[in-house]
Amino acid sequence: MIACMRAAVLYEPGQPLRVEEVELDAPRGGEVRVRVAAAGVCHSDYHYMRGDLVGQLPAVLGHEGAGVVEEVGAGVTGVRPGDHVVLLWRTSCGRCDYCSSGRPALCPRGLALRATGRMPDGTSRLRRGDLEIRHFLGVSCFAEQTVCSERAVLRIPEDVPLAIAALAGCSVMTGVGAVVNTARVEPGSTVLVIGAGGVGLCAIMGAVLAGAGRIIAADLNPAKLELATSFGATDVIDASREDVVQAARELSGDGVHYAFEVIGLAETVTQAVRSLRAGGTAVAVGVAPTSATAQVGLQELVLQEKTLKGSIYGSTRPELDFPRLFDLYRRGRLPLDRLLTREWPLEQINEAYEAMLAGTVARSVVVP
Ligand code: CXF
Ligand code: ZN
Repeated sequence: MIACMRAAVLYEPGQPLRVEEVELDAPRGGEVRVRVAAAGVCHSDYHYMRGDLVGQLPAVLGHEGAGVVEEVGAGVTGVRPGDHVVLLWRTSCGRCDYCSSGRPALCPRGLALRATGRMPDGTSRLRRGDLEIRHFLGVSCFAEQTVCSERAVLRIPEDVPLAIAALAGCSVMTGVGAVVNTARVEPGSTVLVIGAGGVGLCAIMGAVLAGAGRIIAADLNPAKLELATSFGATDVIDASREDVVQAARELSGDGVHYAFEVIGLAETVTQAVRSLRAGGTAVAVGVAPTSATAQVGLQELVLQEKTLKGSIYGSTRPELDFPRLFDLYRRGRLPLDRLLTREWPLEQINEAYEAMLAGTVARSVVVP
């Protein structure tokens, strides 16, 4: 059956999202239809709206979501109607080298969905009359409903609020995972987080979970630094007034063990590396425009054995990590209720992005 639904469509970079009626085809084999309960307002969608990242358009954006399965296509065995699910914006095949070695976020299946904006079978379930509309990262959850691969949904416990589950689907997994999976921060180590937006706050929560001794947050916005402190930062650097590298080195004595760059700027990646002590690891988490390159001192890299690595989707292995995140949330050890600062109706999606840019919300969700 074909459903008509409201969805937020990006037609061209630089234009606001258009909330309008689109048609959604029934799930085919291996696919599911999910009623979206909440969809997070993540900076990555904004990169596509601005054209910093380029995707197939027009597309229904939204990739940080959760909802309830309404219909399953032939052969789907992992979930059934009524199941609560988190949406995974990086689908994986479960069989390739990357998947087999515990790195499903690097699976070519996910890359292909991002590049084509279509389902794994190469077609789209979204359209407006004769116009094909693309899927975004295989998820497209700025909509009342979505059809996605069964590999893009993971069943979650029903007592977890779906808005919280939505945040877990991108920002929480990305930030916490960068700290505990990608970097494997040890108890007692010193951590610097550059950028205290939604994902930066999640990296801070991850550092608290990992038992970091000192957690230093750097940002230009004093309001974000206050939030950072409330999430567990022990020290803050006001980057509008202080030199981040110098301040981090002073606070930590000899440089930090781990530095996380959660903005996506060349300059702050360089700062992250320069803030490290010898043997330290800098992790680039922020998504940068396609052409961005960062400068790294090769001597400091070699002579001080520094490491610079990237982290996508918190290097997650979803089946392992999401149940753990939800368990920690339930036990009060991941204060995600405080991360979720606002809910918006789908019609106000563009206002939600303005609020994100103004930094007046930690993380917000759209409730279609
Ligand atoms: C991004 C990473 C780059 C592609 C789009 C999604 N991650 C999360 O927001
Ligand atoms: Zn995201």
